[in-house]
Amino acid sequence: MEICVFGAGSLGTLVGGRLAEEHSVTLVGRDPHVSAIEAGGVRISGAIEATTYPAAATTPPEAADLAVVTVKSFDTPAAAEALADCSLDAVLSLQNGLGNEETLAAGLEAPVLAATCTYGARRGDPGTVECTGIGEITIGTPDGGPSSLAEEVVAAFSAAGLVTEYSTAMPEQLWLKLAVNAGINATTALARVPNGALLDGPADTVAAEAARETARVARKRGVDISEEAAVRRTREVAEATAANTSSMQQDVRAAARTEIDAINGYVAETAEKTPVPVNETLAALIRAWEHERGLRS
Ligand code: KPL
Repeated sequence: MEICVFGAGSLGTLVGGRLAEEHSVTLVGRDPHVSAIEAGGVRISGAIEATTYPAAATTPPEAADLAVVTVKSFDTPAAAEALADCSLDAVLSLQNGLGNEETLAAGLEAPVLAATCTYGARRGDPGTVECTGIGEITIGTPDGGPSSLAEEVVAAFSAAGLVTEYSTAMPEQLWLKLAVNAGINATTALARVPNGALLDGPADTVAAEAARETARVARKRGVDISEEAAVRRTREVAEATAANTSSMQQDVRAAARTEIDAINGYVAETAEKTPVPVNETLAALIRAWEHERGLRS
């Protein structure tokens, strides 16, 4: 399969590097990362040890069977614009937060698939990425309808050694993932603790309540996930990624803009009459930090 991985951050580099074992991949990112990959391939360390040789570029190719979008959620409109001239059969959003699929579908003609991912990744020197935990990728249509295209993409990911499954329950999967990110990301970024510190530490109630609020909003929006399931999934992920630094904490440490708008901000903004004070507080604190550093207006 010809695959364009749009976004060479930590997850994009890991997934693109892995897919290149089996497919013809172009990893689209920025220099100096792109030049380092052109010169020496993608070097993956940690839970996966491999060096693979995708093509690397700063702009997308003219055509691909599949575009895997891995940019931060606030860059999704720019990704849709950059991919608009690329002839594609399918687009897969492999991103944190909710709302990315709608943004891509509004700007692109190809069908857009949704995914959740629990692989852990951390970018190192240009051309390198560390896999901090083997997780699982779940792929399906955003509305949960059956799709042979999604099954083909699952088969392509699996053939490259990525643990991947097909789901016809993506709305539930996406909201459960949102609950996990709402519980873990801002809390660990503000407290500067690894994910595992949320299991029984002083902030475990904050994480659990943010996840519960997310489940209540999901149900109001017709997606049936229970508060218990949201807290259970949050604890399972915190345990499985106990030593990891969440992506939001990585952003804060790198003084970079975070995905707060698509996570706690999304919960707060779509809550309507459901009270979500914990999500609102977490969103306000991270936004205040971004504002102070000139990362948002
Ligand atoms: O998705 C993640 C993230 O850091 O963004 C979790 C699951 C919390 C793992 O760190």
